Amino acid sequence: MLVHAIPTNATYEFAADVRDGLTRRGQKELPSKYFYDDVGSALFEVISRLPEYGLTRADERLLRRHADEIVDRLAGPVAVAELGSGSGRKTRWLLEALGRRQRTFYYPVEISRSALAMCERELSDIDAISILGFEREYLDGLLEVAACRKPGQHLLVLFLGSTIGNFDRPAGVKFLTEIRRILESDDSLLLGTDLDKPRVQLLRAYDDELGVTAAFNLNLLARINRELDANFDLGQFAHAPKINREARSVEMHLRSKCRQTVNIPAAELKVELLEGETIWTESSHKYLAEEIFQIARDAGFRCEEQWIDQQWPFAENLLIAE
Ligand code: AVI
Repeated sequence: MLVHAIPTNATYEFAADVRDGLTRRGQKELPSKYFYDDVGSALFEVISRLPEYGLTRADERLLRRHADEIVDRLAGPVAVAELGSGSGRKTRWLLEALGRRQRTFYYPVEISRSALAMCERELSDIDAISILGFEREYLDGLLEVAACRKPGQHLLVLFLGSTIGNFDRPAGVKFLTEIRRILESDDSLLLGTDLDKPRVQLLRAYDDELGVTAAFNLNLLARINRELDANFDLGQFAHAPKINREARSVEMHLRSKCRQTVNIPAAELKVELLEGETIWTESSHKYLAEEIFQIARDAGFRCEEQWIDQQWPFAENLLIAE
């Protein structure tokens, strides 16, 4: 696979974001997009196979069952851009269905080089599909994909796995609106959204028995140690997920087990943490199936069709750019 490599001073941006999040007045925060270095991407792959975390399997089941129906609803010919492809495993069904109809370009957009490599290993055997990866932030990558569009060709954007849930609700609508601005009328967006569930089930999904999600969360501090020369003592932090009923989300935090000072030289920062104080690392918003229709409208799309998994409530939503 050809890959357009990342062009930015990524370490500098990482240091600036860490500094910004850890010097906030009140709740300290770190952006969840930094979970996905090579170690974090591999840990997420494991999470997606855990019995407690049904989200990825539900997404995959829906795509496997409905791939032909989804493809039938698309104005053709199409090129496919996937924002955050991960390993690419769940995309296979759609690409196979598209490949039966036409030769198709597939453009995975990922900030993780190792995830792009996994994606190519997973999908390169599918007939009639050409893969060109972009190691980019989502919207930068999508802009470049849109610039490769051939006359008369439509774009199908995939934003699967409920990654939208890692934005807060207004930021999610803003992100979809930005996608819409890059698209043309009748282009489409297949959006995966995890639906709300009982509290116990949600807590188990984000605090599995093996401790993989805890390792995924702690790896963010380990990454700051590796890349910004920091001295976080991982043994002095505990994985602390909690349910935010008002926001309808699961929050992941890292709780400091003692009063401590951490040095982060590359961010020119010394952070003081109190015993029990937390660093908020991620929110995973959960949706009601009916609210997706309004979210789509607010962002300039119409929700043409929705498929729901009964085993693990999850919705695949086909949005058409108006
Ligand atoms: C990628 N994203 C949708 C996952 C989620 O469920 O929010 C990331 C994750 N965090 C903890 N477990 C999985």
